[in-house]
Amino acid sequence: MGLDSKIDLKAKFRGALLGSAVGDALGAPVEGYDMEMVRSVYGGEWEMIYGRYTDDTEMTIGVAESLIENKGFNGADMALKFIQNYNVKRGYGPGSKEVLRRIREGESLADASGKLFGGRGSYGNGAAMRIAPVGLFYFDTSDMLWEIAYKSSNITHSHELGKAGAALQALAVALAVRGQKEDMLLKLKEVVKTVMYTSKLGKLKALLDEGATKKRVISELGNGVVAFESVPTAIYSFLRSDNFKDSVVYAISLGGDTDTIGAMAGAISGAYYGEAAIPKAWLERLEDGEKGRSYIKKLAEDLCQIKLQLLQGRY
Ligand code: RVK
Ligand code: MG
Ligand code: MG
Repeated sequence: MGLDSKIDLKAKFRGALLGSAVGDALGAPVEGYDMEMVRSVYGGEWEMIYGRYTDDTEMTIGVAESLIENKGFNGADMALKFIQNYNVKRGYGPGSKEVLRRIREGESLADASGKLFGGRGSYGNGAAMRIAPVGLFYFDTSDMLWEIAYKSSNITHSHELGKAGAALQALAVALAVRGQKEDMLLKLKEVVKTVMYTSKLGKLKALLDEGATKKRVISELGNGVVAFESVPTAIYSFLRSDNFKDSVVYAISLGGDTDTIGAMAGAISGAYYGEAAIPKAWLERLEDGEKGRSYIKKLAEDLCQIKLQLLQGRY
């Protein structure tokens, strides 16, 4: 795919990474709450409460840092970035926590994630929640995107459903960069191979067509911590909305894994609408200390810069 000069790539890269962090921080105070409890916290205002992000953003930062430093994917370095950035207070999933400990203690990268969950590997959404930089960096090449999404996921999530969910989320981000909202579902369906995701995408289309209630969306698509109960829900949140704020508010309003579904909807919506569409009040409240808002913005710019240079054949 050639680069459409009308696309403001930098605004989209910034939109995706900042949008993901904003969704994470907005969803974090209500993670695990049901729909009614979320409503009682946010009312109709949807003001950012703390602006503190969680593991979703911390790991997304690691993915972006590694892609930038290596001008592409390097699994050993990406794992190292996860370990260097790891802050237990950001609230990691039990599986990811254990894999990172195993790698830190010297277990081989190839083996560590496969040992989880009785040797079946994790299908949690921890690989999908951090995948946005892969979707951005490989936005113009679906084959590479799919391959790198799988490889980067495998560091912590070796179960097919964990990796396929992350690849689906990465492709949704890439299609959003390309401005392909109308045919997003069609494009996703073309590449999905697992029955679980084919079936979820079918349900997603039916729910969009019928203008489903939140209760039905939760029962059909899910709002949980596993990839197949959250990635389709994030994509649905994006597709049913026509602006960044509605998409992220909807994702979080469903309750459940709110920080993660909020982050994934925020990444897709930010990639589609660009940084300017993110409510200023949310961005201003997003933490801005070490590796905060300004740093995330810079990562998005660096990632974009390298991508542009690669497209121009400069490396
Ligand atoms: C705390 C059975 C499995 C499974 C398998 C279930 C942060 C487990 C983020 C597991 C995200 C959970 C979240 C999450 C990201 C996965 N058999 N059950 N094969 N594979 N599960 O532990 O990084 O919030 O219940 O690998 O994917 O904000 O604990 O962690 O919400 O999915 O954690 O999978 O979690 P993990 P993760
Ligand atoms: Mg989290
Ligand atoms: Mg979460």
